[in-house]
Amino acid sequence: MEENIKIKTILSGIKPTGQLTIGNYIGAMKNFIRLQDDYDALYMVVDLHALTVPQDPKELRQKTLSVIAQYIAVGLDPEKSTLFIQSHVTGHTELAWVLGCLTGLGELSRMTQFKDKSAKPGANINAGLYTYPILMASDILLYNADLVPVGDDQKQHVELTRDIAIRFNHRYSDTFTVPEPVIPKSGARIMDLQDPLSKMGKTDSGESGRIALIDDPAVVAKRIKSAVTDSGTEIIYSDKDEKAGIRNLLTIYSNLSGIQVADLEAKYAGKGYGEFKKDLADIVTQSLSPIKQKHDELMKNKDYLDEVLRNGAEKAQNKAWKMLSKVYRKTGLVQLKR
Ligand code: ATP
Ligand code: LTN
Repeated sequence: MEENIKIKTILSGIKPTGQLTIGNYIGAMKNFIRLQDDYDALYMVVDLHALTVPQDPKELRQKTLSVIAQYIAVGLDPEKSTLFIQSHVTGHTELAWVLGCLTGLGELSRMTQFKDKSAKPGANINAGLYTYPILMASDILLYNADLVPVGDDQKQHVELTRDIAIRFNHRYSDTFTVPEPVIPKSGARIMDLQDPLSKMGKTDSGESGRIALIDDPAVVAKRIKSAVTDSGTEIIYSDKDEKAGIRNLLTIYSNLSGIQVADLEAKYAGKGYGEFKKDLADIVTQSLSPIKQKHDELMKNKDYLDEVLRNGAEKAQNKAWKMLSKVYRKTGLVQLKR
């Protein structure tokens, strides 16, 4: 008898809070692309999550479409992966309510992302910023995702998602798949070019600390040239804090060129930071130019993007409704007879 093999589901999301950086690309999107062939892949733009910090409505619309265009430009194929916008699917916020009733305040207070973001001077500490990990758990569990490719900073949120899934399954009955994070061995935390002890972020890094996927080549070269290194001369990968700058640049170089760090150390032995940075700028611009070009073309073709989004929302919605109604039934909410 033919065995019924269930294709596993992979799912992730990115906030449309600004232009995507090489941190998002190396830490998360490269795995999105690598895994789309072998899994039922769902990749969304989590626009509801973006509302946890104040957004200009016009800019938010533009940035959300631009992230979808960047998904396609880096190599996500809408024929293989379901690409959609979170707010187009009913179910994410509804499931979040149910899961929120199973989540402790203590658990949310322990989330380092919340602690970091709320400790920033002038931070807008709203309830959404605090309950954000519940919405993320809902994004994942709504589709029974097996794998969640993310950068290092999201590991804690995926762990909370696992705890919530296990708790629900235990309290009611087996319902949710308990997801696993997929975190790259190298490049899970690309650092700010000006402050290499802090993560490069779309919103948290200043302009000179980050490189966007759609930056102009001249801007990329300038950012790399002015990246912080140290007063030494050695191009070596070391865990010491004073080597954080060069360690970060070696990680970026290795991830974008496919050359192992040890081989880069050998290649640049006895050479200066200037030559290394010049080569790195070439590697980064070569990797990003086709992405920017494709993104710019797609942004002129809004009809195509609309079609991708309509198909994506429809596919995701079918799955979401099934799961939501199952959860409502299991929790004892009365179902309407149809
Ligand atoms: P913001 O600065 O607005 O909080 P962000 O740049 O941290 O945004 P997210 O939308 O929160 O980006 O993250 C999308 C994905 O990219 C997540 O999986 C996250 O872990 C990953 N990621 C973000 N920044 C980095 C980084 N510097 N290095 C590696 N992965 C990253
Ligand atoms: N919290 C994530 C974005 C995110 C996400 C998700 C990632 C929201 N929902 C579901 C993976 C799966 C972040 O990067 N800040």
